[in-house]
Amino acid sequence: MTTKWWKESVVYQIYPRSFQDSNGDGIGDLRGIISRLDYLKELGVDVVWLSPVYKSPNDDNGYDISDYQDIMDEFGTLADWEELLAEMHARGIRMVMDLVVNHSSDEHAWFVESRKSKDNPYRDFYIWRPGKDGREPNNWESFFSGSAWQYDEATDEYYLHLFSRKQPDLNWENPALRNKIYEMMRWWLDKGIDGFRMDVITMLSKTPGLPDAPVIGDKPYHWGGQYFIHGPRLDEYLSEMHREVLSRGDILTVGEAVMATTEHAIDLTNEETGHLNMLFQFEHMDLDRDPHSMSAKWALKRWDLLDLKQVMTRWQRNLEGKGWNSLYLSNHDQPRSVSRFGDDGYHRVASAKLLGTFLHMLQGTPYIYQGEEIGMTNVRFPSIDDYRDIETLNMYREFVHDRGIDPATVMAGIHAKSRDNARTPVQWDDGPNAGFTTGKPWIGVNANYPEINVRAALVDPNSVFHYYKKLIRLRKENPVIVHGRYDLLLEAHTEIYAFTRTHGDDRLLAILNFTANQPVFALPSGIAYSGTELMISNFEVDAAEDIALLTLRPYEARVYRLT
Ligand code: ISL
Ligand code: CA
Repeated sequence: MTTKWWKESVVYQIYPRSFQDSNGDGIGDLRGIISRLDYLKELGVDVVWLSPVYKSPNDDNGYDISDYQDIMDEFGTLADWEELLAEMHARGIRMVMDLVVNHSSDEHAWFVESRKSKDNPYRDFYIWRPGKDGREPNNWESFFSGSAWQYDEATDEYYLHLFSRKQPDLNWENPALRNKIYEMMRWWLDKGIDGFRMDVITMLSKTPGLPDAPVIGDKPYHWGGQYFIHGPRLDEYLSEMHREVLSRGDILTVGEAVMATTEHAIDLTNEETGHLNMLFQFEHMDLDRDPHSMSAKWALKRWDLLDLKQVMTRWQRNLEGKGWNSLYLSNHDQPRSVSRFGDDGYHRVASAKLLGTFLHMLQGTPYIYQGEEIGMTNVRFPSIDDYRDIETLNMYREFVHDRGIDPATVMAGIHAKSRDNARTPVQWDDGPNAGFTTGKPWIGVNANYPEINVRAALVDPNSVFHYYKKLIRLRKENPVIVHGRYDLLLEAHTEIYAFTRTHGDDRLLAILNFTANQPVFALPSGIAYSGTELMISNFEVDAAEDIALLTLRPYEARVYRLT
């Protein structure tokens, strides 16, 4: 076990477009973030991860970058950004920037050049191929529906785009491109940032020849992940990036790693030989979908507590002493955690606290997504016209118009899974537009803001906010929460998730009821203790109660120190 600031930190993710508007145009911005820094200080987080703020035509809300070294007009200026960084540092909060280098925008100067001619010096910054028999070079499906290739008339070739057609994939095989990226990363580090969250970083290396994906079903395009995730040269690229950039500073690096296994994570995050500090793995995000196809994200399946235990336990155990976990239950791509894994109706407050306890009591670095700390919920907009996310809109068009699926079925999928669930504005108070903007918000505010908002949470000592604040404080006071070994208890229990954390002589016991029922917790006989000290709980608890046998209330969470 080694001590590192990024292990002991709690990270808070800001999706700037939806955080706070400062000038009434309905779009969150940098000055809006500056105005809310005291709130983050009050919560106690150590690091902010900023989703992309670079110049962008916003086809995918900033994940399509047209200039890596400037700020999006809607968000402000580089001077505003400098001020934001200084104001964060003045409060002891570090800043992690989003690094999106699998692709750029098609409006990036490199791509504008690249598409001009086959002998343009920037041609090989992107992945161009001639068509095959009058069709795309291969059968890969884009993450955002349709083919992953776009035909370009100017040179009669296709370019690869794993995401939208306005997000052409960069060609990492080209050393000139790689050097440009490293230069850009060093430029940001020189400005004083504290790390990078690396967008789809495990997709940089594509299998040579770009083979066709296996054909499943009668769709025109198919999931080619095996040919671009953890590709043959990924390790080489990341090792080079580490040497050229990352090793120069004491920074936090977290790689977004769709389909990663614990073996990948051990390789990539090993403290001596790895290139990154931690990964965002997706196994727990995939528990309520069909794992065999991409579009099956929309095919709803109820998640199961035994699966959640199995997945999280494997990540906790396998990385123990070898790598480092990141911990998250939501982000800007996922539905709200309380709606997905808890109960966003009657038990909203209790279940949001239960999920917070779970997140913060595991081994790893916790990531809180904006609004999670007040228990914000999914949204149910009535019409597809209320949605803004390109993934959702493209999927709707394909499912309803091309495949003829019943719109009501498709809307049910959107209500459960759309990324816009996470992108409605942060609910600051019960005033107009929840205090997010004085203008017309770019996406609707969740109708429950009069009840669920920051102002109400701050004045209520029993709010989710104050509970999160306590969880964050406990981590700082108790090294066992950061470093302790995790051991699962009651493996087969279908309602209670219980585990211990052990660090030297220090031992914690977490008891989590993931249901609205009242199951009985019986302490396994192997756990010896002479006394208990209650560290946190989401209900009133008689501190003298014997933990050998407990009847739990709906979504009850308790953490004890065993003495
Ligand atoms: O959001 C997803 C499923 O609905 C994921 O498949 C997501 O597309 C994947 O995790 C990659 O996400 C990242 O890269 C995308 C961007 O749209 C996401 O917002 C970003 O987090 C392309 O840059
Ligand atoms: Ca604004």
